[in-house]
Parts: sequence; structure tokens; C-alpha cells
Amino acid sequence: MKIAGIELRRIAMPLVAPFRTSFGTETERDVLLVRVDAGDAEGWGECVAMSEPLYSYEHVDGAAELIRRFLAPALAAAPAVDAYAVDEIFQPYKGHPMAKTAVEMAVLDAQLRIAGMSFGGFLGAVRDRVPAGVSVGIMDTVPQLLAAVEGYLAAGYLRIKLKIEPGWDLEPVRAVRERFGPDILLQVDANTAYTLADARHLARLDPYDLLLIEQPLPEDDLRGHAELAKVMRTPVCLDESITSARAAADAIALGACSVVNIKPGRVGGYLEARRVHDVCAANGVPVWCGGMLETGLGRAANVALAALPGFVLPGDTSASDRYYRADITAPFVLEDGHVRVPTAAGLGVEIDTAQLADRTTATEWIPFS
Ligand code: NPQ
Ligand code: MG
Repeated sequence: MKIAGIELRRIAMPLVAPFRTSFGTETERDVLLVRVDAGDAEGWGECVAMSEPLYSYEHVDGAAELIRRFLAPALAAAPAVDAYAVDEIFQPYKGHPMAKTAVEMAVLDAQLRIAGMSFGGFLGAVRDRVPAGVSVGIMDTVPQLLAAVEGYLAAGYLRIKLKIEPGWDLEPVRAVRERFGPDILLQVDANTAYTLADARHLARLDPYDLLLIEQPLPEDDLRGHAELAKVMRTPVCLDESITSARAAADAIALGACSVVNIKPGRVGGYLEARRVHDVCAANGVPVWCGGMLETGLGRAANVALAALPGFVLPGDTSASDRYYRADITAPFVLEDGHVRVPTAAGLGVEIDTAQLADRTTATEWIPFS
């Protein structure tokens, strides 16, 4: 495939409600989109970096600069590319998995549209719909949280994830369990907000029968997670720490996690995400698909990934209206608590050009010759 150039497009997506985590409160998603022009087809990629480096070290301006300054010129110098070639071309450049993923995703979308194959077909999807979970932000009060959870359960969500931080952990979990009973699938996500010194406190979550606790300790603290796993009955799941298939293999070998959250942007692409899935499957470690408040583009790709056989837990693959009143593609909706895997070529979703134009804050064309 020969690429004529790539467009970087910044869009501002207001959230339906503020989303608070242990690292901050978001009211608007600042998204970098990548469009590759491959002549016969175009392809779209979504960068999941945030405006500020609060989830991981990447941020949107940095990702745009990396693409503009290094990734696009490297691609332009190649005679022809597909997604596998893109990964090899990007390999010398250290880090920046979210920037690389956005470009890889756009190239893969274009390539699959030309081949008439869907993302799910390419990745190895074995389901036509995937169970949907929802991530519920930190609230000011427990009654507010209970009202939010009640709404999501009424909408059909099959699993609830509560964001936690020191001072907002045992109480909200106890209240949600007490109110909604032992049968709901419930888990928590700390986004690195604790240290190993909190191990005994975190073990007090054990009586609430959580599916897992996600990333309680810092990203680079694999040993700490392994120690924590010895003193908690609740399974430890890693998100931020799993930066590659090798990191997943290491974490599993060290006993640092017994469940893995897979986010393509965090591991450098959909091809690497599939390798993380394969490593976990080979080790009997259940995985689920994380979320980064994606638009319909990133959501389409994630839903396809989540249809692979090793994704045995509901993911943060929520319906579009969990985050956005109006999306830039047709919205993903809940059907019986599930989201449908697109079957059309490439991402299998089309851009709503009027919505996209409305949301756009900047565009930049990078010609390849
Ligand atoms: C997680 N996502 O699993 C992340 C973190 C997260 C759905 O809980 C703006 C952009 C706000 C990305 C908030 C979910 C965000 C964001 C949270 C990612 O850890
Ligand atoms: Mg997480």
C-alpha cells in the first residue's frame, strides 16, 4: 500500500458528565485523530493519549509532535507499507505507544478496507457481540454513586467497575455490594493510587467478592504487586504496568497479576495487543479490553479485539452514550448488555462528517512526497 500523506486532526469531545479518577477530573476529551490517504482507501486511527500526562507519560501534543517529526517521515521513506511494516519502521523510536498505535490503526484500517476484511476478521474474533462493562468515576457522595450505578445496571451493563483512591474505597464498595447484592459483577480500579504500605488496608476489600483490583500500585512496581497478591484474596489485575507482550509475560511469571487489562494504545498497537492476548491465553490468564474514552473509531477497533477468545471478562467497552451525547460515528449501543462487533471492512464504522467538522479544533496535512 502506498500512502499519499497523513492528516492529523484534533477534536474536542464534551463528556456527558465529568469523569473523576485518582489522577484527575475530565470534562472534555481532547482527541488526536490520524487519517491516512492510501489512494484507493483512507484509514482512521485514534490516539488515546490525554491532554496531560496523568494516566501515563504520553500527552496529545507530544504524540502529535512524535508523528509529525519522526513517525510520518519514517513511513514516507518506505516504498510501501502495511500494519506489520509500520510496526517495524516505528521500532527504533523508543516508547510513545499511543502515538504509534494511532498510526498503525489508521494504516490497518486502510489496508483492511482495500482487502474487504473487518478488524475482527483480521484479529481473530470469535464472537459477534461482546459483553459490556462500565467504569464509574469517583463521586462526591455515596448516594450519588449508588444512583449512577443503578442507572448503569438499569441500562443493562453486565459489570461495574468503581474507580477508587485512598479515602474512596471500602465505603463505596461496601455500599454498592449492600445495595445491589452479591450477584453483580463488581471490580475496582485505583490507577496506581496506593503503595505496598496499604496492603493490609486493601485486603479489607476481600470480603466484597470483587472480580479483581486493577493497578493498585505504581506502573513500575511489579514486585510490589506480587507481594500484594500474596496478602489479598482479591485477584490483582494490571493495566498501566502492561506495556508490551514481554511485560505481560514478566508480570505473569513474577506473580504480579492473575488478570490482564489490554489496551492497544498502551502496548503500541493492535498487533501487539493481540500478542498480549496470546501470551495471557497460553498462561491461562484471563484478559479483558480496557477503555480510554474512545470515540466510535477507537471503540470499533476495541470491540473487535474484545471478540477474541481469551477475552473472558466483560471489558470497559461501553456504549458510546456512556461518554458522548453525539459521537463522530454511528453510536455503539447496548443490546442485552452487549455491544455488536462491526462486520464491514476495516473498522466497519463510517465518519459522520458533519459531527467531525463541528468537533474539529485543528487539522494538519503531512504530505509524503
Ligand atoms: C483505566 N479508563 O482503565 C482508564 C483510565 C482513564 C474507562 O476507566 C480521559 C482520557 C479520561 C482517558 C480517565 C477507564 C480518562 C482516560 C480514565 C483514561 O484506567
Ligand atoms: Mg485502569
